[in-house]
Amino acid sequence: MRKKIVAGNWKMNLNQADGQKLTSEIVNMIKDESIQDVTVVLNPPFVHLQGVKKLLEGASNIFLGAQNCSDKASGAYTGEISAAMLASFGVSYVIIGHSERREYFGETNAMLTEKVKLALENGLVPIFCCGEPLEIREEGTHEAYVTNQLTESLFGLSEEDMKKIVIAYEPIWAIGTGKTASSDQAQEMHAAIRAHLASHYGAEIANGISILYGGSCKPDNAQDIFSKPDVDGGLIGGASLKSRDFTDIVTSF
Ligand code: 3PY
Repeated sequence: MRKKIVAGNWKMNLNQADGQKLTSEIVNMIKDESIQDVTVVLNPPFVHLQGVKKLLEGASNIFLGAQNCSDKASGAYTGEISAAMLASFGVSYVIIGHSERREYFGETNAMLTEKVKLALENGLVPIFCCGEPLEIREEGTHEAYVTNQLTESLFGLSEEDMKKIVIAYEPIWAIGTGKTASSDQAQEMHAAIRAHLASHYGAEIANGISILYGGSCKPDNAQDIFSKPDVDGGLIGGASLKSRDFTDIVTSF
């Protein structure tokens, strides 16, 4: 059985009080809902980590995540945050290679390999993001584009390490645009990603890896998307900033 995961990506939003309020509301709502076997992850900005961690004490199925980590282990890299620091603050998951990091901060497949390695070495679960821009989708080469991202960043990993990875497929044309991939488009890419993982690591490992969908996932489309056989949950942007919407997505399986 693959893990079902819903991870909220707050991006660069919310001041301290609003982050605390959102977290408390989510903790309380999730306590009241029956979420069975769903793992929930909150990925606030770095400055919120300690405060959110405190509020998550006692919420056994809600985990702390970060949105990024450095591709360097430590040292004179002003402004960077290392995977080891995140681990020491009780972080369990880290988003790596979100399209906004790739596009606005020049993160390459090679840099992401380093980030994934450091995350794993420090006991963090990488949520590795992949996805194609609109022009690639329109050209019809999206499958090759996405599988190449996986090959270049992940296929140096050992089988043991690969088993620890979570993948998030986020078509860039569906991020922050209000457009969502149809559930069939999501399933098609998730199946292609899983087949690509199987071609290198074998079916058993590929079948154990959770693949999340991201890109304008909302309460009104989550159930349809999550019903697809290769979709194991979601990486949620805007809707993770509203406690009711986020909780409704968590209960959409
Ligand atoms: C979105 O849904 O907008 C995201 O980018 C989630 O990471």
